[in-house]
Amino acid sequence: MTGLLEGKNVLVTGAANPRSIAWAVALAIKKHGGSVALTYQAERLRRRVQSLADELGEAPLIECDVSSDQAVRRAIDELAELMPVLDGMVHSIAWAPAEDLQGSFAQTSRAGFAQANDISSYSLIATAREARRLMTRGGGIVTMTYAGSWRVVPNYNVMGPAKASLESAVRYLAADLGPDGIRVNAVSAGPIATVAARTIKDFSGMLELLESHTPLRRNVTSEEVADATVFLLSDLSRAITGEVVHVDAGAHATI
Ligand code: NAD
Ligand code: 0WE
Repeated sequence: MTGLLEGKNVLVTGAANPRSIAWAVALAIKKHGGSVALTYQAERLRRRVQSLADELGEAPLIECDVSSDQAVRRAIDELAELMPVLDGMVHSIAWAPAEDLQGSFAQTSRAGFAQANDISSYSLIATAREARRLMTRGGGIVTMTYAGSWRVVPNYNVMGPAKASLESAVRYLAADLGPDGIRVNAVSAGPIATVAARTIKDFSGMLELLESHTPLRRNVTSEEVADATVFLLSDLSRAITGEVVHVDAGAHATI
């Protein structure tokens, strides 16, 4: 494979299982010559993510619950012992209470809104702040977003404003970290049947509709999202920052 990421160290957050977008990203980084460290949310996921880390070959594996500033700081301190310099960070984390992902949007709870924004948007700021300490030769930060940020998608509900907030944070972080040679971008992926997504009502109906209506007449895969992420982490995208790249078979332009 190409050595697009040869010599680069990348921290990948959000791998929970082999279907996670973050896992496809980790594999793609390795394929292009990069070294990966993984973080996982909580002890209950450790064994599963350990076997993913083993598959990568001795990838550093660190617990990091992004709802705590202290936990994020400690995770990066721990990473610094194993990977003193970081060239990239991938943020692939989102969460909202299940009851706020259905029904009337006006019924969104104050607590659900706060949690969705905390875990799905503020966590990019917290992880970027800490990762920056190790990104001493510049680098790339990439987060995962969805078009429900700017258009109404039935049931995406509270996650819509959370993703809008995330995409705005991408631009503010790009402006703030740019002078240090750190670029910040997002990949806006089309729907993919990951474990989190499959629990959503009529997710398969949505995939079927897209199959006949996107410009490319198909859905996208995690591998395709991962390839775009590799591009955004690599020097090929060295003049791109504050951008949201749609990897959605063209859906954003037509549907
Ligand atoms: P996933 O469930 O595999 O990944 C979500 C991850 O978030 C999990 O690893 C989970 O452990 C982590 N997480 C949740 N709360 C956390 C916390 N407090 N601390 C640390 N980690 C926490 O699902 P996925 O589909 O791979 O989602 C990854 C990203 O891709 C999300 O940002 C999602 O919004 C985005 N995305 C997904 C799709 C899709 O259709 N699957 C489309 C566009 C964007
Ligand atoms: O960002 C997402 C989903 C993230 C997500 C998923 C869950 C399921 C389990 C956040 N929080 C939770 N909370 C849970 O309890 N996507 C882009 C995938 C997704 O979710 C949808 C979609 C798409 C696409 C929900 C409704 C409609 C479309």
